[in-house]
Amino acid sequence: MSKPVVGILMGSDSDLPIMQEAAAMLQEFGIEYEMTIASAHRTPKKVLEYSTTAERRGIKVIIAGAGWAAHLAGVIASQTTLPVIGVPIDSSPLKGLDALLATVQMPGGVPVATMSLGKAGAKNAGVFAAQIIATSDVKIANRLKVYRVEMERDVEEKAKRLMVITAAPEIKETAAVEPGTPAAKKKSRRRRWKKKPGGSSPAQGPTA
Ligand code: RP5
Repeated sequence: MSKPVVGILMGSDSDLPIMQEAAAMLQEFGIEYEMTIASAHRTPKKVLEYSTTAERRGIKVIIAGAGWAAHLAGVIASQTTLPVIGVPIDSSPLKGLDALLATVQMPGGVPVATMSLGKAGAKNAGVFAAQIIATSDVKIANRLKVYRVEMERDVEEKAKRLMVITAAPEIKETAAVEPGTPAAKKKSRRRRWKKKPGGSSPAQGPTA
């Protein structure tokens, strides 16, 4: 097993269900990572120690997730020139707006690449870390390209499934409706409404 190149930090164990998404992505790309809990407020010495030694230990990117007054990513960024990716976590009564602003609003000169809130943000942090590593690792770059192709394929599959689902009731309805019955008349009224000349929109409703 090679040495970890990505460090995942989180403010509390309560952040773990979110931050696992970042770890899952790194695993998918075959990137070694380490993960620990360190809080900018509760264990500031540990955060300082981690940030100042990470580069020396071979870490290339740091992902930091925190909720509430989320200073973790910013404090780490203040102590290292490694790229720091921040994941604001929606664990507070303000539903993460506090963490988002605390993470994203870094003063000029000390950037934190802030992701979206919660699980999607943690997932994107994993992908973004892989993208940074990929700038000097062709194997990871190729895995990222495959990941994009698979994502595209997934969406197409979903679109096809949706077509089948939305077409099915129409097929059933056509087969079930006998011409001349009340159901058939209702159906034909609905068709007229859809095709009404003059471009009336469905929002205007049927005039028949
Ligand atoms: C932050 O405070 C952590 O990142 C966590 O999101 C939040 C709450 O922590 P716990 O009270 O659940 O430990 O530092």
